Amino acid sequence: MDSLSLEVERKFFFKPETELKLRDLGAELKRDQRICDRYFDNEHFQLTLADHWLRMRDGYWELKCPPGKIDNSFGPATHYLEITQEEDIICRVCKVLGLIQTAWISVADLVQSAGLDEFASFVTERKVYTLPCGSHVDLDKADFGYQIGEIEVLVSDVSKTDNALEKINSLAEKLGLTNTERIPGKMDAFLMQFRPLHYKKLQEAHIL
Ligand code: V4E
Repeated sequence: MDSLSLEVERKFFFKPETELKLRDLGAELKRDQRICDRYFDNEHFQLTLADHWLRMRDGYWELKCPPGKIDNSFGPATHYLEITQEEDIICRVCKVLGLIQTAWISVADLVQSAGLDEFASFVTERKVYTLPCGSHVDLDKADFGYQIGEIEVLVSDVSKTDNALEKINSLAEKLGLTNTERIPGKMDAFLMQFRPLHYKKLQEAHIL
């Protein structure tokens, strides 16, 4: 994946027959993987309250954050930048924390010096299906007992978001998904269960 990509996604609850429906639609199983995620923030929840999600995924730093002003007018789908270049991650994190960017040489260094601690850690068994239309479907089973599906389209810039949403909604319809409400993701479920104060703060701020 590019160091900077825009991800448009819609979450859904899946059933055993979802995989059959996917295969009927021509989906191919591309990956069957195990992902280890560790998420970091400071004691004031400054990053996550700004909708910035700094994580170490399988040993590599990643930052998921909104591409600009968050726009919730599209319903349950959301779009986030996924940044993987360390210098870009440092730049964004420093902006949110009000730190001088040039002082940090690596994300690990910044994490340690800025008092960012792990607040969530879990392992996900993920099956990734790709469809002829180019959409991806992830079927996730997290080790703390939560499972969730996600239809995902990667776009190169924000002007292509509407088109991606149309693709996602058309596939959702074919899979028989009728939900229009927001489906709790793995992070919602994890924080609700293990970090209720953090969860409450994010709910009050309308981040989750
Ligand atoms: C909680 C959160 C983010 C962290 C990553 O969450 P999620 O995309 O659910 O995890 P995962 O493992 O599927 O990541 P992927 O492999 O797709 O990169 S990023 C944004 N949020 C907040 C958020 C939100 N406000 N609304 C919804 C529907 N989901 C997440």
